[in-house]
Amino acid sequence: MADTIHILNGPNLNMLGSREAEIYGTVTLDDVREACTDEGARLGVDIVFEQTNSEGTLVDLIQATRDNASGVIINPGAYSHTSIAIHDALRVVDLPVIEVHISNIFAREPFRHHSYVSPVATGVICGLGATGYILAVNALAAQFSH
Ligand code: CA2
Repeated sequence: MADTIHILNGPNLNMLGSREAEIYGTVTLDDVREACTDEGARLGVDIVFEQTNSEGTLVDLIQATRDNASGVIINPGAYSHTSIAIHDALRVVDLPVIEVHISNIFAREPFRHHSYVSPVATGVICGLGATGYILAVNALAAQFSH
C-alpha cells in the first residue's frame, strides 16, 4: 500500500491568491493541492489535503493522522504563533512532521518570529512560496523510501 502524506492548512489559507499577492504570491490553495497531488503521484505517495479555519478542527485533523498517515505537512497559519493546543496535538503524533510557511516569517512582524509548532516539527520550510509544499512532499517521500 502506498504511503500517505496528510497536508494540513490552517486559517485564512483558503484566501491564497485572492489578496496580499506581494506576500503570498498568486497561486490559490487549489493550485497548491493540485501541485502536491501531482508530485505525490510522481513519487508514488498518496496525498490527503485539508484546510480549516478552526483551531479545534485542526487538532482533530492532526489526531486523525495517527491512524492512516505516514507523514504530515502542516501550515498552521497564524495558529503557529499562538496555539499550544496544536503544539500538544503534534507532539503525540509519532510521524515525521514538516512545518511549511509560504512567507519568510522571520522577515515579517516580530509576532510571527516564534512558532509553537517548530519545536515539535521534524523540519521547517519557510519563505519559498508554494514550492515549500513540494519540497516537503519530496523530503517525506525520501524518508519513506529509506
Ligand atoms: O507564510 C505562511 O504560510 C503563514 O503561515 C500564512 C499565515 C500567517 O498568519 C503566518 O504568519 C504565515 C496567513 C495565511 C494566509 O492569509 C491570507 C490572507 C489574505 C489573503 C491571502 C492569504
